[in-house]
Amino acid sequence: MWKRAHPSLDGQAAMARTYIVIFKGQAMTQIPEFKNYIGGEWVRSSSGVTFENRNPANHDEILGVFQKSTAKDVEQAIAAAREAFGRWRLMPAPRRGEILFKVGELLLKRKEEFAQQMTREMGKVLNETRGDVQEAIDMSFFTAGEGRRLYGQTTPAELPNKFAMSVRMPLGVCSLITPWNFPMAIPSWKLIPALVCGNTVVIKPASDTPQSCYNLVRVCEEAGVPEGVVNFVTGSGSELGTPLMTHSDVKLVSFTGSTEIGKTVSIACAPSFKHCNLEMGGKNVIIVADDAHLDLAVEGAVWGGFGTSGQRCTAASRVVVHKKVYKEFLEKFAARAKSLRVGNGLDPHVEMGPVVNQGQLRTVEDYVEIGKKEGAKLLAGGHRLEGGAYSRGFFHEPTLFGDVAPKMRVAQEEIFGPVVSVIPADHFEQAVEIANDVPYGLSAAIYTQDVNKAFMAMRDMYTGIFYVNASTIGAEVHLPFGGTKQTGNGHREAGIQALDIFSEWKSIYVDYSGKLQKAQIDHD
Ligand code: UN1
Repeated sequence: MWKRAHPSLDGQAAMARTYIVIFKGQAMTQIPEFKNYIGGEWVRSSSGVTFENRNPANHDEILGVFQKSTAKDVEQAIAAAREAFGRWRLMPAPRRGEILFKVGELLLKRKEEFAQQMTREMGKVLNETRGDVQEAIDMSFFTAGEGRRLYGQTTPAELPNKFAMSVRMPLGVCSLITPWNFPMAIPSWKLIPALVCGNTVVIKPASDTPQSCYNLVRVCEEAGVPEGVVNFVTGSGSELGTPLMTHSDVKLVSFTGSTEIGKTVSIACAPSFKHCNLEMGGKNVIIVADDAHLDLAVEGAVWGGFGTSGQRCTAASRVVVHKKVYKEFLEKFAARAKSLRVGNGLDPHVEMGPVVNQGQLRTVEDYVEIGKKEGAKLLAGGHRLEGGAYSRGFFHEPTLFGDVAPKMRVAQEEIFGPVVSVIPADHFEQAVEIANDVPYGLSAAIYTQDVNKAFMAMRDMYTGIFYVNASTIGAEVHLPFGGTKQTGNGHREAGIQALDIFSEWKSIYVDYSGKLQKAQIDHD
C-alpha cells in the first residue's frame, strides 16, 4: 500500500522555518524555506545549507530559500525512486493517467498564482508565465490520455498458432535536469510522460527557478502521485550532476540546457550506457521573402526575438531578409524594437522583462561588443538599462544588429538574450542556405505569400520545427519538440514521441502450437 500523500497544498508543511529580514531596524518580510521532497517527505538537505531565490527585476527581493543539496541527498532520492518503481510500474497505466489528469486540473485552478510566482522568480511578463503554466496544463491533459493508449502493435506471426505483439515498458529511475527559461513547462514535458510510462523520477530544477518546479511537484503530491514516485532535489548542478548522471540505479538522464553542458551529460552517461535525452541550443531564423506581408513579419520578428527577453531555445535570433525588402523591413523592425516597453513583468503594460541573472546580462553585453567589433550595424538598443526602476534588476534594451554577415559570431552563436541579427540575402535560395548554415537546428520560419517558396523552405530547412507565416516560437505540446545538429541527440520531447524517450519496446511472441516451431527455418 502507498502511504497517504500530503493532503493539501495550502498547508505550510514545506515551509517549517522562516527568516525575518531586518531593514532599517524593522522586520520587513518573512522568507519561506522550501525543502526537498524525497520518498514522500519534505526534508532538509544533509548540508544544512540553503540558497536564495531572488527576483531578477528587483534583486533585493528574496522569494525563498531552497536546499543546497548534496550527493547524499541525491542518493537518498534515487533510492526512494527505485523503491517506488516496483509498485508504480504495476499501477495500471489508465490509473496513472487519471492522477496526471488531476495534476492538470490542479494546475488550472492555481494558474494565476503560479504565473505570478514565476514572473517574480525569472522575470518574463505575466502573459508569458501564464502561457508557461498553461503548457504544463496542456501536457498533463494530453499525456493523461496516453494512460489509456500507450499503443503497441499486434501483428501476424510467420508461423501458425503463434501470436506476436510489441509493448512499451518503463525504464526505471529517471534523472530530470531542467532549465530556468520555462521553469514549469519544461519540467512537465519530462515529468508527465515519464510518469505515464511507469517510471519514477528525481528532478533537479535550475537554481534560478526552483519555485516553479516546486509548485509542480506539490501539485503532483496533492493529485495523489504516491510517495517516492516524484522526488525533488535543489542545489547546484556542478555538485548534484555527477550522482544524477552516473548512479547505477539511474536508467535515463533527460536534460535541457546549453549544448556545452549537454555534451558533458552525454559523456557522463556513456560508460554505463544510460539512455540520455538532450534538448540544447538553438540559433533560430526567420526568412523574410520579397513577397512577405512585411508588417506581419516584423511582428513575428519582435515576438520571436524579444519574447522572454530572447531567452528561449526557440528564439528568433536571426532574420534573413531578401534585399528587395531589406531596408523597409529594418526600418520597421528597429522602430518596433525601440518602442518596446521594458520593465517588471508583473506590470501589465510591460512587454519585455529583465534577463534572468547577472551572468546572463554580462553575456548579452559581451555579445553586443562582439557584434560591434565584427562590424555589424547597431540599429536599436545595445545597452543595459540602469537607474530608477531598473536599478535593482538585470534589464537590457531590445537590441538589433543590421548588415550582419552570416559567419559573424552574433549570427552563429546562441546568445540567449534580447539581441537579433538581421542578414541580407540576394535571393530565396541563398536565404535558405544562410538560414541552414549554423551548428543548431531547432526552429525556423518563413514569411511569404508564395506557396511554392513556403513548401520549398519546409522541405529544405534542416530543423526540428518549422513555421510558415508565424514566428519561431510557440510550439504546441501534442507535436514533437526538438531539433537537429547540435540542438539534440535525435530524440523528440512532447507529442507521442516523448513516449519513445521514456519507455523501451519489448517484442513478445506467444506460441500456442504445442510444439517446437523455428522462425525462418520452418519455412516451406
Ligand atoms: C524553450 O525555449 O526552451 O515553442 C522551450 C516555444 C515554447 C517552448 C520553448 N512552447 O517557444
